[in-house]
Amino acid sequence: MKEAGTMERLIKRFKDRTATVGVIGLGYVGLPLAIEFGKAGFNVIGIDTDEEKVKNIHEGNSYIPDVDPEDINRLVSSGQLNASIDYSPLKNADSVSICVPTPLGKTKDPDISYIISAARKIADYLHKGELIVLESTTYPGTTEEIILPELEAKGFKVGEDFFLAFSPERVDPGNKIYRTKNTPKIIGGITERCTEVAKVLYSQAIDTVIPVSTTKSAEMVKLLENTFRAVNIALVNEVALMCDRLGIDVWEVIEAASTKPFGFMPFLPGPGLGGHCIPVDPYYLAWKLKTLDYKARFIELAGEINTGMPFHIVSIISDALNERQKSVKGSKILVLGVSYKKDIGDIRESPALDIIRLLVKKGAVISYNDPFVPVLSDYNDIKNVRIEEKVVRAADCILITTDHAIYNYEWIVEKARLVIDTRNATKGVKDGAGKVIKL
Ligand code: SAJ
Repeated sequence: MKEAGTMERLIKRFKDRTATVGVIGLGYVGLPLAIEFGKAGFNVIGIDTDEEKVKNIHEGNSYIPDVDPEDINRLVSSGQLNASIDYSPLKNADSVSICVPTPLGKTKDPDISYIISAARKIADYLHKGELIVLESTTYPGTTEEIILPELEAKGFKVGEDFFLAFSPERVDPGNKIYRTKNTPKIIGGITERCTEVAKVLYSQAIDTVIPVSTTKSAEMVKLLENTFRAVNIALVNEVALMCDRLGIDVWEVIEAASTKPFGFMPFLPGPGLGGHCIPVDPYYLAWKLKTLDYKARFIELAGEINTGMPFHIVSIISDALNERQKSVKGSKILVLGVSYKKDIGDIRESPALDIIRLLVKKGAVISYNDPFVPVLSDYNDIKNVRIEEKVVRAADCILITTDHAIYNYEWIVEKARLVIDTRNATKGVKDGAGKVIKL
């Protein structure tokens, strides 16, 4: 009988769980993925350059709200999950999933330095019969043009000696329904055999795995998903600007449009676009197309509108204070919610921070409250204050930038002098005195 080849041996190790799975980058994508591979029965090597993360994992602490510390504890105590800051354990890995950040540089150009660094370190330990999967969101072509050469430089042949694929992460932080295991996973390999090998591994831990023809296609799927969101959020933000000029309640319009049972999908206007994905990912696509002499006009326009929203909110505040014979300068403004979206504590790219920066520049006296964000490291003099009656009454303006469910909006409107609501959080709250001004 013909001896099983490299591919067959690797697939067998995935199916009988004797494979060791590596995950590089133990953040909001990598840690949940490592846990799912562990729960599926694999030995998992987690690698992160942040010693704090590694220490927390060994101590069974979860620094990712969506990850249960109990899961970490169980896998670490059973010896199934090991975290390390160096890459040497990869010499025993049968697969490595790369979940490192892909930020933008200062000039909105992609910064794939974390991907390159991970690829080089993986290449140092690359051996026959290994699967490498890139999960970090990036421009179409990264896997093929950047990672593949690093690996083939070691003399191995892709699709024969090792297997390389792209599989976009689809983590929605705070989503209680869709988690890593039950969110369908797209996978595209450099070769068909690469796609097949990656599909077998991920199918052991994730309920639905969907193959596509190439790594570039898989990279583009993710960028379509996030560009779709950025452009549609920009559209409703522009509709909000239009309704403002038309004297129409944009929230009522969107709510009514949402009754259309087909052909419409509601997005909501807001103070701007936050998070580490939606404001960032579309620019990876725009940058790549620029190198191909194509201008991604929707992405550029959406960026303009979304980044313009904080300025619009500040003009609403300034007009509202002006109506009350007050200037922004010297006004006490209490900001409710500073994270980039409700009921989570992540402040990356949060529009609330842009608005605070603009108001501080105008001389406003800012305080904030956010139960999920204990301190604002960039603003030591801006304190996280308790929401007490005297604090609310003393504020010249209460600004709702993040509509955390925990707030009692009825009580806030009752006690406040002026409320600027950028999230329709006060929907249905009685406002007899005309204190609430909505986006
Ligand atoms: N936002 C609006 N209006 C909307 C929806 C969102 O202003 O109608 C704002 C939010 O307040 C937030 C930003 O846009 O500041 C991004 O919101 P988001 O809901 O897209 O949340 P993210 O960035 O945490 O997660 C998204 C995922 N979210 C959803 O699919 C609901 C998903 O697009 C990606 O899996 C994920 O980014 C990612 O990691 O790419």
